Amino acid sequence: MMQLYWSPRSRSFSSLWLMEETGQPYERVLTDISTGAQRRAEYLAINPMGKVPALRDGEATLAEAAAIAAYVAERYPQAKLAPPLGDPLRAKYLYWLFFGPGCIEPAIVQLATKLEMNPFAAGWGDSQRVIDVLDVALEKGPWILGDNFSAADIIIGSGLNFAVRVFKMVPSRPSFDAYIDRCAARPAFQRAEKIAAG
Ligand SMILES: N[C@@H](CCC(=O)N[C@@H](CS)C(=O)NCC(=O)O)C(=O)O
Repeated sequence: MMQLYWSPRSRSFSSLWLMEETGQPYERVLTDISTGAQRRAEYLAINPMGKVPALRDGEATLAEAAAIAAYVAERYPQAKLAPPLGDPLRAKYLYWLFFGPGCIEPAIVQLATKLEMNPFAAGWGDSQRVIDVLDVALEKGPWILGDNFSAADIIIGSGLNFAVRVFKMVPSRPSFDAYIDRCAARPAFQRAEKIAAG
């Protein structure tokens, strides 16, 4: 059984939601970051960054929420969280999965900190560009790939939910509101929310 290392009210929400979407049993290993549990030697052996979430699957261990999403989607293909190899939709799936940590995360941090970066050199350009690209991509819906819900929605939906709704770091847009509502209506999201509340 996979073991998910998580902490309440943290980025591990996306991995909780992910595991709940699979319908597979998993063990939750509470790694409370408010107590410094993420800095213990046994946890650093799993994630040397000392951050949650992390996942153990037998001898395999990994961290980084989007990598965990990609890994779990592949391990449980029956959950249909990723377009299969050879499906043209897989290109956009990978694009959005990487867009989460590569562009959305730094854009949110930039909005929260007001840190100025050269948009030509910064990999995410600038926060306004990221928000505009996301707005257009989510306009039609229901999901980032259109009709197919995927692990990319778990990464992007979790990020937007925290940035727009929970912490109000990013001003909302109608497309964001409707998308977050659709994510939040999923039973797996709701189960994850209960767990993440601690
Ligand atoms: N890039 C990581 C970020 C994980 C992260 O920043 N986790 C925070 C909680 S939201 C954490 O563990 N902070 C504790 C610490 O840095 O000591 C991911 O996407 O999984």
